[in-house]
Amino acid sequence: MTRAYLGIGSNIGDTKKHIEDSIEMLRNNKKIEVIKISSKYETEPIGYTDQDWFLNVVVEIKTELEPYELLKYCNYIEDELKRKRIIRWGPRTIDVDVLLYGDYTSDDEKLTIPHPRMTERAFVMIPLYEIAKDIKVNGEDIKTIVDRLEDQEIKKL
Ligand code: X6L
Ligand code: MG
Ligand code: MG
Repeated sequence: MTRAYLGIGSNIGDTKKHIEDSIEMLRNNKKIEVIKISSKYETEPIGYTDQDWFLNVVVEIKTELEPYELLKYCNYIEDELKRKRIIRWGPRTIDVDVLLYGDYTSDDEKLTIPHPRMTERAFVMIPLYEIAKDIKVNGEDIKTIVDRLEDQEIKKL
């Protein structure tokens, strides 16, 4: 069993329901055990800024799925919750990202772990820090990374 962290975000429709439905779909997989769920955070959009604020959470799981199987299941959740890809970095009903998978690293066009540039994003690092105070990301203590983040609006619900 490997400990992994998933980042989940939504900014279309009933965002709270989409997040809760995605977590329910994680619980429905026999090879996934949901361990911890962060608070929900309202976060300003990053990347493509002309869109609504997001609701973001981070979830800790233990899983018997291999990294690519876990990615496939995350994509399946996105398909089931009717994610449409229209604008790059644009609005979505649900986004489920594999942030970390044990100590595994991968730099491949389909799956990069740790998730690309996650350490620069308050909407990932602040919820992650809430539930994983002692981890390192890319060899650096999470506290050091979080203390360096600035200028991104994020409100804990
Ligand atoms: C320059 C160029 C600076 C690109 C930043 C940042 C691109 C983040 C994409 C970037 C850049 C992303 C969410 C979001 C997105 C989310 C919030 C992405 C992918 N997803 N904003 N923007 N929450 N608050 O889940 O992360 S698009
Ligand atoms: Mg994402
Ligand atoms: Mg994604």
